[in-house]
Amino acid sequence: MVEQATQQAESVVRGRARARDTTKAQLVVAANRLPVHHSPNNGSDDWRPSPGGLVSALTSVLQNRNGLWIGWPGTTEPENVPPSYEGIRLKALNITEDEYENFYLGFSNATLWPLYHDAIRAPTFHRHWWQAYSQVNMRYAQAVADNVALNGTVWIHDYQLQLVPRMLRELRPDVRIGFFLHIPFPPIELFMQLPWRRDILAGLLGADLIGFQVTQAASNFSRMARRQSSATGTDSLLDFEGRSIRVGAFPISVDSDQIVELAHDPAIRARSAEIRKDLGDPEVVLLGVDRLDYTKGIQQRIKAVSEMFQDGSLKPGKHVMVQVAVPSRETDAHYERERHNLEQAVSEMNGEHGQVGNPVIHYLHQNLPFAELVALYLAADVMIVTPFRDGMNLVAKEYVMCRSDLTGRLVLSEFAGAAAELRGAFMVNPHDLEGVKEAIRLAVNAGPKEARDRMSRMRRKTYRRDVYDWAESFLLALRQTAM
Ligand code: GDG
Repeated sequence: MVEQATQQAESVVRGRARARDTTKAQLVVAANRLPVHHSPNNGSDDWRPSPGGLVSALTSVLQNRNGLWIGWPGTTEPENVPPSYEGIRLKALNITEDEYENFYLGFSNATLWPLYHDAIRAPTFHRHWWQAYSQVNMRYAQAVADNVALNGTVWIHDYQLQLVPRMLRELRPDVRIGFFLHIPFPPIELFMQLPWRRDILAGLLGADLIGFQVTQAASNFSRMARRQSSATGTDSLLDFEGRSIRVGAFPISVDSDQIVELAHDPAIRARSAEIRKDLGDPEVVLLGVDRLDYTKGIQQRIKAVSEMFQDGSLKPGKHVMVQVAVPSRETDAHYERERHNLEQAVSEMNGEHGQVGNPVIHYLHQNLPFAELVALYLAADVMIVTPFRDGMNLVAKEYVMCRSDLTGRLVLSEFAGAAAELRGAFMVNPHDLEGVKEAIRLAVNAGPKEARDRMSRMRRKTYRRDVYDWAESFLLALRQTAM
């Protein structure tokens, strides 16, 4: 009886959906942000594409499939979001000031972000943050359910939306659901701290395919699911409530062709030469580029470089460091403290080792145009990427893609997802200060043959597996899931 009623209800839902199908999207991307952002210009509305390979790759897959992108426009003021961008439809999901505080700054950035990054800072747990998180996730699920075609495909992104897969499945059992987590998935001992761990697991298990950056994260998740839910199976295939769920690693990457092209642009190469000149034509330029985030290990790296100037393994005038720290989450107290401590470390380093007109470290707390970033990558002999934990780290891959001259050296944390692929890097444990110094010393002094061998290994791997390949392989795996 119940079964019959359910079947009837489902057929009504399908019938309705079919009748409306022409306005519905075959493929929907749901993400925290839309692919465009608002930049006020002389009082008029100006929307610009958000930078980055992810937007280009997802736009290209959406363009071919009558696609729709649902996300937050980045402001709590109601704005006139354009209805489409590059041939894909956009749907703004507005959030209130309160939701911004509790869902975004609170649960997403002060509970999940630190918890999923090895609890480098203590995660904060508040019930009202969780309520806001559930509420916003439900709004996303409803918006997707209203806009996806019958038997369509939905790709949900990242830690802000982990409840959406299950909520959406309840509203629209006909659609195929993929979820990709851009940040790490923590080990069991840490995830167990989360008071709502079962809800998050059940939320994710609503998907047909759950993708992570690396196999370690995928196996952390599957082990956790087997332990804290009724899921059974292996690390790559789970059975849950009568459905099969595929779990796997899909390492994200960069737009290799675009970066290679920019790196050969004569204007950018000229700018790169100018940067080296402005730095005083040192023998070796060391570079760090990060969002200013406590997970990125920026202070640790500066401490290592500073001690190297102290012990004479680096020499003012001969060696110079540039650190770009892109402003991020500035209203959070942890980030404010991080910035304060970082700026103090920079000024101490220059105070102790710099000379008039010749600082040993140049620090930029700015969001630079991507072309300027490429010029910096070209100007840098040694790139230092030392996060304590990072889902992937695209900066490392961007640097590698810029260095077709095969002279650049990469110092890379073992705890960045990128370490699984960029085996030609000088690997470090960022908690081991002496180890970081040693790796920087080896990178600075590496001979041309060693540098060439290491860089060509890394380029071969990164070039082929670009961000387009990543998006296509995820969607292919999603199509192959059993329904
Ligand atoms: C999350 C995960 C994962 C940086 N400075 C500027 C600028 N950038 C761009 C870089 C790069 C991006 O920002 C940073 O990406 P990361 O991967 O390094 O780090 P998160 O922001 O933490 O990203 C991470 C990623 O998601 C993707 O899945 O790899 O692990 O934490 O592309 O180029 N871009 C411009 N100006 C800057 O000053 N235009």
